[in-house]
Amino acid sequence: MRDLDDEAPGAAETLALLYPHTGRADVVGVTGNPGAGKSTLTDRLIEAWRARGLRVGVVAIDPSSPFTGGAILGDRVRMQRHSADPGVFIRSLATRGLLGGLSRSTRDVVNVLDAMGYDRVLIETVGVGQDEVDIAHTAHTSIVVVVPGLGDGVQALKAGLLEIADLFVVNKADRPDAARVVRELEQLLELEGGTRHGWQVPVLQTVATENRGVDALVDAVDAHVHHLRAGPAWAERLRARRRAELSDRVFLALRRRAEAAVEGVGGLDGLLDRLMRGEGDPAGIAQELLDRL
Ligand SMILES: Nc1nc2c(ncn2[C@@H]2O[C@H](COP(=O)(O)OP(=O)(O)OP(=O)(O)O)[C@@H](O)[C@H]2O)c(=O)[nH]1
Ligand SMILES: [Mg+2]
Repeated sequence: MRDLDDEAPGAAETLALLYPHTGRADVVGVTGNPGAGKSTLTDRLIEAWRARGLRVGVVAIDPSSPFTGGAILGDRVRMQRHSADPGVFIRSLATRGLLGGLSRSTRDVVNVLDAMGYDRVLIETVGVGQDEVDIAHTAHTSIVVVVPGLGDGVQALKAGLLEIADLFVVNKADRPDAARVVRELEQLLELEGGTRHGWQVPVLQTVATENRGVDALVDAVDAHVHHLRAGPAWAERLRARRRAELSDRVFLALRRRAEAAVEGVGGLDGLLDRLMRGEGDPAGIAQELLDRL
């Protein structure tokens, strides 16, 4: 698995072999502000799914630098209790150093887990970067976790998060104000019509630390998947995911070919020297390279 996100030699072949076996798992995204309780909730979801006899894969996207590793360590320790369970696979992906390859790496890992026969693949992301919102968007079911006490309430929610939510979870419902956040979210959903693909976006409450509301959440995820599978939405989402995979790969391959071509003629500086000598113009030089690809 490590080799795949490092794009080691052989990774492409491995992914090609696995590819026909993908597309079966229910992919669930869990997104929300830092500290909203995503990992605690994930840990509870693993437990609940395992109790239902399902195999669970988890991809946790760590936005943190090694210098603020405390929270991550906490996550690891918490989820570590599942590590002896062969029905659970947990993989962390560091966002650092991936340079835009995050969506690709995540999709690769999801595909591997999917091909390995995990019934549920959960992706935990902090919904701060566009990349991460995109990742959640490629899940079949996106859970957006909100907590009471955000100050300006649901206004503080990133607009992108509202759009992707198939389910809202107000976690830390043991705190005051939870009911108000639920109401605000419901009003917001009502304003925008409240349904997507004919699906009424529910607003659930959980206390992840006490395992409260988790069974209802599992049921709601199941209901959503059932709803998707019963209509055209399932195929549409799979198509959207495949489209992103394809476009990433096609343009990455072309970019690499292009970079090699530029290297082959002495690099960008070599071309620049020609330009500075008055031999041609930028568009003409680009066209010359294109003709050689
Ligand atoms: N009171 C209360 N605390 C909770 C609840 N759920 C989680 N917490 C606590 O909130 C803190 C953050 O929980 P995490 O699960 O690490 O949150 P996270 O969203 O994964 O955080 P990052 O991955 O760092 O963004 C921890 O101290 C949890 O114990 C809850 O329902 N109620
Ligand atoms: Mg976490």
